[in-house]
Amino acid sequence: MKSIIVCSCFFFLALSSPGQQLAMTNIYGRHITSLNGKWKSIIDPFDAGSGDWRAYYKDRKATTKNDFYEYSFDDGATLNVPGDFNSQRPELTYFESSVWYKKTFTYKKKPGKRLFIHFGAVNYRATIYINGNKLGEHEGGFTAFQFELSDWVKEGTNSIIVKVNSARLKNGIPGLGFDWFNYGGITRDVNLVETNETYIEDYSIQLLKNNPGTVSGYVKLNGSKGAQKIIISIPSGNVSTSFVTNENGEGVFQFPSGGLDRWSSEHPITYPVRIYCETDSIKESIGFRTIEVKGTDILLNGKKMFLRGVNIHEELPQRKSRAYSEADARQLLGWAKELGCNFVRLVHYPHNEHMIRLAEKMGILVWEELPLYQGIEFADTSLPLKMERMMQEMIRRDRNRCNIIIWSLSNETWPSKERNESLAGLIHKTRLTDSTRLIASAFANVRASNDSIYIEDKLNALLDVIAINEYYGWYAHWPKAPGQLTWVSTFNKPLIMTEFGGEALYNNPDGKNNRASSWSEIYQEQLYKDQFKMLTSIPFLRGTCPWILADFRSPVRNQPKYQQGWNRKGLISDKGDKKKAWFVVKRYYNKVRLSND
Ligand code: GCB
Repeated sequence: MKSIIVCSCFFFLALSSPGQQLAMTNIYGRHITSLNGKWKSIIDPFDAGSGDWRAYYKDRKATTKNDFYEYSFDDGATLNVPGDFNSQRPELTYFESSVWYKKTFTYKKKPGKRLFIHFGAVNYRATIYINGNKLGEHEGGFTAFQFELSDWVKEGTNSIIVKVNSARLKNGIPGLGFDWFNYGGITRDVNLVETNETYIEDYSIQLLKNNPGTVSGYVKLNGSKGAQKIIISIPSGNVSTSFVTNENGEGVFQFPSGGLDRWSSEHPITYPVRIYCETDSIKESIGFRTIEVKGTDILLNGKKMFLRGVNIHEELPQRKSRAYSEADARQLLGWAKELGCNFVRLVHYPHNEHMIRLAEKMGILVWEELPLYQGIEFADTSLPLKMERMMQEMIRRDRNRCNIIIWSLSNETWPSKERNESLAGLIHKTRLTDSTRLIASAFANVRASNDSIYIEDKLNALLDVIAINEYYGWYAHWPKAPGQLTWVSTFNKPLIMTEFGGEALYNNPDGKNNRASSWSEIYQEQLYKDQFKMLTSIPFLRGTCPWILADFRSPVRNQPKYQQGWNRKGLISDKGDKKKAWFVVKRYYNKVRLSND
């Protein structure tokens, strides 16, 4: 089967991002050389190494009798990359300033080849230098970025220096305050990528929304030979198409999906897809599914579904560090599967790519979220561009992952003129960038009156699903007995209860009391039973995400006996033990599965 349909809508390409080029998609499908491993480091608590005088990036060595430099990469300790720096050395535990990293590599120049350096993520601000020259900067701790090295790399040994600054910023994303340990450092994979002069930079290949009969998308080339013939082929599905890109290297396509099976939780099938142009080719496994909302229902491949979810932070509690590898993802997602989940809410920032890709293989649907969290400075004039940039970086990396069904733009923001305008603008731009997925934002501002709880935030009118975080039984008293509460929404949209829960210290010897202040497992267990009593009575509820899979570190949780720097709302303890509440959730999900699937 073969067809060529080139539609004229270039809206997704026209939305060019401010500043630097977005990173190429599908980094693991490229010709890469890993720069992971030991990097030399200098700790710079006063952020003093950037100025001309010290200039750590010049990596100078004393040559004459009178020379000396008050820094050196050679005599200091090394740090592992990928990996946060806070967990690697005791003096960095609560460090929030600059650390300089250095790595050397050898390179043999090849005619017609381009070279890039790609970072999976650096938290929070990164300044990148090669051989003493500044390549550029990146802000944002959870999205990928790249710089081209072609004009800077030399034959033989080259040196990359990265200054990482993890200080919280009033106008950062997230801002100054948040309830998690925001590990700094080069937290994800670093790769050198070699490409041809014109290479396939980005593509989107998925089923057309509401039309499973059509595969649709675009290809974007980068390089001097923009106009090229492109072939997209899915050999095992017996499907292919070809079309021509324009002078800018941009082209769109649609072709019949033929006999391609649908990806689903029960049947997580993906197909090897190959994209060829005259100067490059790339392959990737891609799955095909539709996701839509009809009234208060969420439909995957046209079939109503209930999202049996759980919230997950990108942290390995037993190791007390950021999760970054496929093995880490396997542990976190393995727990979610064991709990009976078909869905995970990855909070409160885009997680690493291994997590998303493994979830896709395991048949787990994903909610991916931007770190626009609580006290964000919506009034700051630099915010709109930063938000948009981060949204584009998130979608650029993951738009070909069929298990991502929801882009979440924010968590627990409160209505104000600035917030309403900023988020409305971001929702609009997100839809232009990817019109095929659902868009959500989690809110905590419901109003309880008499027996009823009202969902009123007007931004819900612009979103596809309503997402509410509520903490009855913990931060808020039950306004009525759980079974007697009525939830009222005027939005005629599905509701996902994206957070609910309370704290308990696992196996707490003081925890025999059924009261919150004793951090008791019995209290947490009862809270979950009460929650499910209330939740099951909401007619438009289409998903639940207990807060949270595992205890997680948080510098604002300082109850000395029970918390000790940990948020104890996990269903699993920091050592990996299952609390009593785990079994309440597991039983509920088992029941939901039997009545839904
Ligand atoms: C929330 C936040 C989450 C916190 C949680 C808590 O509403 O969305 O980031 O960690 O409550 O434990 O208070």
